[in-house]
Amino acid sequence: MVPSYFLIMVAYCSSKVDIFDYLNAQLKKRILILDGAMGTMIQKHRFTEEDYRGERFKDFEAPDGLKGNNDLLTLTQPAAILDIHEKYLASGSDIIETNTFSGTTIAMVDYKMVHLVHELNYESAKLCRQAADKYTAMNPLKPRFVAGAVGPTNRTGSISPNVEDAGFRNTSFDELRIAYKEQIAALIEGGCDIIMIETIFDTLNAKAAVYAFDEFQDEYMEKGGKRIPLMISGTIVDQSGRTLSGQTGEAFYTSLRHSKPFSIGLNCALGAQQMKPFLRRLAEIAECWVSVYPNAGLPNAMGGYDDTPEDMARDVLDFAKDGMVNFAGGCCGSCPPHIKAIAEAMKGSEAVLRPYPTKPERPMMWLSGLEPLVVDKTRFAFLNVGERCNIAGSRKFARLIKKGMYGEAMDVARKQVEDGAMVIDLNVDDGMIDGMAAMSRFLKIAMTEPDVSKVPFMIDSSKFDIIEEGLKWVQGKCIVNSISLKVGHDEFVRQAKIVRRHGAAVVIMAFDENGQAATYEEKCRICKRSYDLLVSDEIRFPPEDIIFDPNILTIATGMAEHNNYGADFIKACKTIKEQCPHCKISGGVSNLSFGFRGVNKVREAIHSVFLYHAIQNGMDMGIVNAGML
Ligand code: THG
Repeated sequence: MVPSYFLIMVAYCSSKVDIFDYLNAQLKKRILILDGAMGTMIQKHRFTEEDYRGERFKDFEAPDGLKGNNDLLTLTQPAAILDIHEKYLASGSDIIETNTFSGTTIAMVDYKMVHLVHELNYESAKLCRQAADKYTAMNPLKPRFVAGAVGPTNRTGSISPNVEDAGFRNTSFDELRIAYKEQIAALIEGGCDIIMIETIFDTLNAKAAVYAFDEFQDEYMEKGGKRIPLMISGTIVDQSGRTLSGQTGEAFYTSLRHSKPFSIGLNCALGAQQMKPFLRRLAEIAECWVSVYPNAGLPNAMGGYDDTPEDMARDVLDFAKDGMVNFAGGCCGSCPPHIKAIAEAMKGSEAVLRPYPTKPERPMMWLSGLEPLVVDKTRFAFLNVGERCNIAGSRKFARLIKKGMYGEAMDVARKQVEDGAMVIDLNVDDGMIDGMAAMSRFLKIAMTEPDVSKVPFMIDSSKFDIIEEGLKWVQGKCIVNSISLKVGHDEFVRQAKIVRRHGAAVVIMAFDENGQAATYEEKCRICKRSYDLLVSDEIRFPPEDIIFDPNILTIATGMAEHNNYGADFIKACKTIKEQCPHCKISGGVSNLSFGFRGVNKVREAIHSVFLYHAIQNGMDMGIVNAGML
């Protein structure tokens, strides 16, 4: 009998099967082998300043010289780079990575080589392609692939490089996004099969990279291009199990899962042994394949790496025995003998294949700050969103923001988390202040305060520009509050697509071109209309990330037509839940009792009764005064 994967291989080689089918079929049979370090191999050549420059850059003026610009060697020492790629292929790598770790306009600034970014990526992809194709031709039953390496850059979106000012940044989401997109385009143009966003120590950078990838992929497909597998690999910096920007591995994955990666994994920073607990947790939750390429141990006193090929192979096999990996390779300190040893070990009978994860019975909404938060009725009955970081909702917060007292404004956020808020709503809408500036400043500072940023943010504004600005400063998975059909069909679609591309969940107000839904019928009608549009092919919004707000309006105002507002909301919860599978329901609870301002006892009582019934009817979350609940 001819095994089916054999047929797939033959079909692949005659280009009838796409790369996803081929890799998926292989990954069901075996662990695929990545390559090892580029830097370690380059070091062995002991290239001088002159070698780095070659003929072409002999007289190039760079402030600190060109030695150390490893990406440049693609142009000046192509034979050496080609030889490194081939050595890894000879050692058994299925996938080799381009020599483009620093190939962005951002990282090339230091060498004054921003103008060379396209060429560096394009030529590196071609060189890698040449090596891979040579090995594929030698054995067409083992096709080799090229992954375009997209590094983290030398700047971070979530961390201030200035100890004096937590709100300072030396880059921005858009700058990162544009730089990544340029790199990705050149890598694909040069012939890469896969894009690998790697060594992520700040998830905000990676969010900009996956945003860029998604934009590129859409444009590429419009021009007739294929779907490209995306591999993502993060870096845990120490035994705390966190990225440099403070996220746990689970929060890191949560922030990026909207990009639907082909694989997620860990590389660099730690040796295999130290990585194990974090890799295990990632492998447990990841809904895709898992990769790992550790350093050859922790760096020694000389900055070198001591793990032998046997050490690494043993440790990686240890992961494989526990069924934690689908792709394995090496990072800093690993060389072709390490990869050969890993490849041999993975072939052994001891490796247990990690199966492709099965889909959960029903999709769940995952959010993240520094830590993950899965919103589901089986975990907790009600999600509290703290309402106090709102200029219109707290006189104190308004005063602090208007005076620029952001440190004290952080205390307002921190207090809510202490009081049980699981998400922080942030609204700085006010005619008297620059909302864009206040939104970004608050979030940039909040990102550096772990007591605040451990929870996810709800970015609240009536101006979509301000919402978009907010999304560009948060590494976690946020909720957008809110969008609605008030702006008309076309603008609603535009906004929803942007929110989806950022990976945020979204609050949809029961509002349309004709105004706010006050009655039960109107609430249900507008939510259903919004839902159908959001989950349609035009937008493809994940239904579990849609949160309807059917408008909690103020009761007992003295006007008879307001008396039924509470009951209408409660009744609508049930119908909307039935009509819109997997959606959530939220509302601004304190609105209900505006008529009793200042009489907190009465307000609390009204809220309690209201929530009791609304939660029973399916309300999942609410914007509340966390301290009062
Ligand atoms: N739906 C959605 N978002 C919302 C609302 C909503 N965002 C804003 C608002 N409504 C929810 N937030 C608040 C915040 C505070 C109050 C009410 C709603 C509040 N504040 C006290 C007051 O006005 O009496 C202020 C007291 C003080 O200054 O300390 O009641 O419905 N999607």
